Amino acid sequence: MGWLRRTDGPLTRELARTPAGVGELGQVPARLAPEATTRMVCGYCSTGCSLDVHMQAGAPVNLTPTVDHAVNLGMACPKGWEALTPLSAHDRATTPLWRPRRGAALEPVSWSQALEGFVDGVHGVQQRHGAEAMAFLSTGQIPCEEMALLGALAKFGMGMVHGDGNTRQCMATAVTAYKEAFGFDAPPYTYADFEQSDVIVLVGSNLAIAHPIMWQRVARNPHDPEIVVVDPRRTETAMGATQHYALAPKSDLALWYGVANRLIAWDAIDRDFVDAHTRGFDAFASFVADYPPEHVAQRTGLARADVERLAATIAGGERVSLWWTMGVNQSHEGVRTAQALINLALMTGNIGRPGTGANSITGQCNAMGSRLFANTTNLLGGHDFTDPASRAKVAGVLGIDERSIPQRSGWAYDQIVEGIASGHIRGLWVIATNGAHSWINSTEYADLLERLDFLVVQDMYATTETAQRADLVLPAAGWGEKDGTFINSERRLGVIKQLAPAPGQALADFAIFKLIAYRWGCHELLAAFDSPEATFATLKALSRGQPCDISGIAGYEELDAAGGIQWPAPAGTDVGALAAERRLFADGRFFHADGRARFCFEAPTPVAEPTDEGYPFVLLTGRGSSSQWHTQTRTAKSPVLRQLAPADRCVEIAPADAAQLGIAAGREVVVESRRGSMRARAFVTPTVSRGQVFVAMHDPETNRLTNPSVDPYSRQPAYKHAAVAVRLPTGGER
Ligand SMILES: Nc1nc2c(c(=O)[nH]1)N[C@H]1C(S)=C(S)[C@@H](COP(=O)(O)OP(=O)(O)OC[C@H]3O[C@@H](n4cnc5c(=O)[nH]c(N)nc54)[C@H](O)[C@@H]3O)O[C@H]1N2
Ligand SMILES: Nc1nc2c(c(=O)[nH]1)N[C@H]1C(S)=C(S)[C@@H](COP(=O)(O)OP(=O)(O)OC[C@H]3O[C@@H](n4cnc5c(=O)[nH]c(N)nc54)[C@H](O)[C@@H]3O)O[C@H]1N2
Ligand code: SF4
Ligand SMILES: [Mo]
Repeated sequence: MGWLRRTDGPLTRELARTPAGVGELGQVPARLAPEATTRMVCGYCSTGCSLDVHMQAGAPVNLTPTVDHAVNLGMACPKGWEALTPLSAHDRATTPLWRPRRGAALEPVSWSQALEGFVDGVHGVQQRHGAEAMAFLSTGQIPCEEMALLGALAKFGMGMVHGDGNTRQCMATAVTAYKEAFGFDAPPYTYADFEQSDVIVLVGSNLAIAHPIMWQRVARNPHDPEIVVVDPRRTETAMGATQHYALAPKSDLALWYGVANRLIAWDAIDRDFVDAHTRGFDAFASFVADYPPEHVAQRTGLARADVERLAATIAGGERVSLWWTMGVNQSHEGVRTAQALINLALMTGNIGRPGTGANSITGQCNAMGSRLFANTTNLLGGHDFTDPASRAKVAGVLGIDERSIPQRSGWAYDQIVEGIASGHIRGLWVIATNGAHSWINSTEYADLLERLDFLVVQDMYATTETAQRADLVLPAAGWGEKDGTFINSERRLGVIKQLAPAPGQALADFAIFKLIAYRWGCHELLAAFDSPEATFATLKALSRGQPCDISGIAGYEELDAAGGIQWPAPAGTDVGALAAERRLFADGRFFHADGRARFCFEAPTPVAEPTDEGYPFVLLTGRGSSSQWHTQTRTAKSPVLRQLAPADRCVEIAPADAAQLGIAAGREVVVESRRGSMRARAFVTPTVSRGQVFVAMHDPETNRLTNPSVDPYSRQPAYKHAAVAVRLPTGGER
């Protein structure tokens, strides 16, 4: 690595050599007055709350939730209130870091050295093993503009074929379910639906913890709604519900088919809607004839009367909304389960009207953006790599040769991981995700990272579990340090803004991608991605004619002034005249060519790893508190948020199980699966049923235990089912 020892010009010189615009991205933009208050979308969850950030002497000093905003109505959760704190954490990556050889420590290098190392490393992998041997893994937590630039750079500029995002861990199931049922990945709802329903059904969704402001919207519902929670655990959300069904884990599919069976038996079907707007109902009706309530009761562990009551609640609602999150998506049969909920909405005509819908709640701040604009397994703008017309359109908009666009969609995250194991993938570029903590069966994943010839991690922090294994760390700016747009759960585009420069030499991901493009020599191919706002114009053009058409939005200023705009907003839309909240399918037309939605269904399948004598408990995992975010690289940096989170790593276990194992409350225990083990304090609580335990995902050890199985259609990992044992420590284990 001779180039490493060469001393090198400062960052500014490197930036000066890049195309106009990039050089300025490291600076606070002049358009913000030094004492301004400016509003922007929160950078954590998909709710997309608007925050007013208050500036003094040109620096952000604190923030308050925006009062007159359609999303959060003046509210924010603890993470939003504390959003500025993690930006000044001591472990921010402030310079590029390079590992001179395996086993050596990471060392600071200049940007010029880092870029040369990046280009040499990627070239090396591609020359030795072919262009496809280099892959990337990205995120739902950077703006659309950065996602799109990355996807175009990697796939059109650098010859990569395989690239996916952490949204595979999160949203892939909903994407597949919607595409098959509606003809496009289109969550139909608007948050006002939470306030307009008379029956709200939350399936595998712990709204009170994971989406506290959406939960507040439920609390504002003036119609005295039935709030139904379907979750094996008695969660905080279940405690606030009017009905809770603690079904056996992964028995949802049978339950929802059983509910459909009852609705049909009672003729509680909207025949007119079904006849006019759907296909496949009769086949579905004969399929669910095999799911009588006694059969369903036995499969779900619920009483027959419970199944009937749940069905009667849905039948009795005028405006029924069905909402789901990770309890559905992260399942071995997530797609069919999500579609079972979609089927219920279709057969009862609960879609397209206020307070209705089959509604997938998204997770990360820009999960919805990554679904449409990341260029990972979907071609930019919700297009299809395998469709020649899609490729021609995208090439035309970008002004590039159609042959630069791969004709295949590339591997999903789990296939990329398998590709590392089989030696097909030799280099990996990881952007804004921390897989060594969050990927399923993380011990194996972390070992696989060590096998790579070249691992690049681009993150705000050099201390993440993944960055610690990198050959090269590229220091990234975070939320509040760069411009762009996010798309929230209700399809609303909103802006984020640069308030402060990133620390040290950290740069916006956008600028890093541009620098790489320049060094690689493919920057001319990326002319349509000149600046974030120019890229937004490109995204508009890419979206034209798609269900997610945003070509009618003028630009950032208009988005900002409007407090965000929901798609669709095609050219010719009078943005000022749009309702503050809008839902899809009011006209009953879906996105399939014939305008009709599809009933999709299939018999339930067994879980990948049933419990047995050696591993008698089902491990459930998920969010632990409203003050913790995923792998905690950001939230753990705030003393306030740390105070609000549990001090100890806990495993929740039912009192009867604890008693039987001789485990006293607070005792340290070992939780063990076939793949790994962790120590945790026993939190003895009736919120979990017998035979189940729950561990929050925020602990780095949790995914040592999880079982790497995926839904066959969406390839989303089934994080919420593994067989584990719980025992007192014997002293021998780690
Ligand atoms: N505070 C906080 N908020 C967050 C996040 C965070 O890390 N922290 N992350 C964000 C992201 S990216 C996401 S995806 C969302 C996730 O939001 P949620 O999906 O609401 O959160 P989870 O806790 O992962 O899972 C929800 C519930 O699924 C239940 N569940 C498990 N197995 C089953 C089953 O078989 N059937 C049913 N019906 N339910 C089951 C679990 O018991 C759990 O209560 O949260 C977002 N919001
Ligand atoms: N057991 C279990 N595991 C799970 C889940 C579960 O329920 N159970 N849930 C899954 C789900 S739904 C999700 S979404 C994933 C999340 O898993 P991850 O994506 O791995 O989690 P994060 O901690 O959000 O990681 C984001 C990383 O991006 C960095 N970052 C933040 N902003 C920026 C930026 O602007 N630029 C750059 N370059 N970096 C940035 C952060 O520092 C952090 O390291 O976890 C999954 N893992
Ligand atoms: S609910 Fe989500 S978007 Fe709103 S403040 Fe909290 S983390 Fe941010
Ligand atoms: Mo997620």
